Amino acid sequence: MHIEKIDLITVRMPLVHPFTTSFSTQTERYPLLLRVTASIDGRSVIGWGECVALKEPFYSPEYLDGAREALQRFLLPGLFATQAQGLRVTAQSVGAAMRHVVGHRMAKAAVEMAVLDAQLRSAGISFAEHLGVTRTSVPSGVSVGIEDKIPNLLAQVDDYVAQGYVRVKLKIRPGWDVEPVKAVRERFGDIALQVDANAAYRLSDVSTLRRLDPFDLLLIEQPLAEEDLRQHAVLARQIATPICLDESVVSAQSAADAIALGAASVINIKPGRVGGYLEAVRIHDLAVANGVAVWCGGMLETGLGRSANAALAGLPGFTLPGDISASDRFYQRDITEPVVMEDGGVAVPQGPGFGVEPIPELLTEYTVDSVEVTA
Ligand code: OSB
Ligand code: MG
Repeated sequence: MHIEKIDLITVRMPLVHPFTTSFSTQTERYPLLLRVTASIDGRSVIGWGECVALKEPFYSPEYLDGAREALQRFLLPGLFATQAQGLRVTAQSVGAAMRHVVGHRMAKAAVEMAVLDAQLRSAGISFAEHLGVTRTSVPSGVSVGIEDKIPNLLAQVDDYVAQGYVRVKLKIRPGWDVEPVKAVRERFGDIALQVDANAAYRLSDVSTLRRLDPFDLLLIEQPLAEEDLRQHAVLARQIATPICLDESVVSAQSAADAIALGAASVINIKPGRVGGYLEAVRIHDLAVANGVAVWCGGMLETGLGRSANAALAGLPGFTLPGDISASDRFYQRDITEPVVMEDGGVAVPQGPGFGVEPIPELLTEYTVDSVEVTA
C-alpha cells in the first residue's frame, strides 16, 4: 500500500469504576488511535490501530505523550522516508522501516496494527482468517482491581461471576494479597483464580508469596520487577504457584530467555507490549514449541484492540482464558460497537480487518487531540 497520511487521535474515556493496581489508580483512559489513510491498487483504504500506552510510565517505560511524540517525530517520518525510497508498505514490512528507533514498541505496534487493518480490509479478510483461527469464541476472564475493603472486592467479584466470566484475576500488592485471595477463595469456591502483582514484590518477599500456595491459583503474574528474569527463575523454585510473566516479556527474544531460564511457565501476551500482533504470534509459536501456556492480556483497550485480541486469542496455544472482557467491564459506552461477553466468551470478530471501527459521532465526542502526519 501507499500511505497518504496517519492521524494520531487521542481520545478520553471515563472508566465505569476506578481501576487500582499496584502501580496506580486509573479513573479514565486516554487511548491513542491511529487512522491510516492509504491506497492499495489505486483504491483508497482506511485502517485503524490503537496504542496501548497508559498516561503515565508506571507500567511500562512508554506513556501516552511519549508515544505520540515518538510517532510524530521519528517513527512516522522514518516510515514515510522509507516509503519514498520505494518500500511497499505492508504489516510485514513496517517493522523494518521503524527498526532504527530503539524501543517504543507500543507506538510501533499501533502503526503495524493500523496497516494490518487497512491491508486486511482491502482484501476483505478478517484478522481471524488471516491467522488461521477457526474458533468462533474465546473464553473471557476479568481483571479485578484493588479495593479499599474486602467486602467491596467481594461485591465486584460477585458481579463478574454472576455475569459469567470464566476466570477472575485479582490485582495484588504488599498488604493486599493473602487476605483478599483467601476471602475470594472462601466465598466463591473453586473458580478459576489468579493474581497479578505488576512487579510490586522483591525476592525477599518469598515468605509472603509462599502463603498464596494453598489457594490453588492458576498463576501469579509478574511478582518481581521487569528486569528480574533470573530472580523470577529463583522464585519459581521456591513457590508452588506457577509464575506468569507480563512486563518482563517485551519481545520473542525476552520470551525465549525467560523460558530458557525457567523464569516463566506461563506467558501473558500483550501485542502492544511486544511491538505488535506479528511479534505476539511469534511468541505464541515459541511458547507452544516449548510447552509453555499463553493467554492474551489486556490494556483496557477500546473495541478496536479488544476485537483484535479476541481474534489473536483464538490461536491454539492460548489455552488459558485471557483478560478479554466485555467493553462494559471498563466503559459505559465504547468507541466502537461494544464487545460483548456471552456464556463466558467473547466472539471472534469475522468482519474484514479487525471487524470494528470507531463510531464517527463518538469519536468526535471523545477526541481531545488530533494530529495529522503526512507523507
Ligand atoms: O498488568 O495486566 C496488567 C491493565 C493495565 C496495565 C496492566 C495490566 C492491566 C490489566 C487489565 O490487568 C487488563 C484488561 O484490560 O482487562
Ligand atoms: Mg499484568
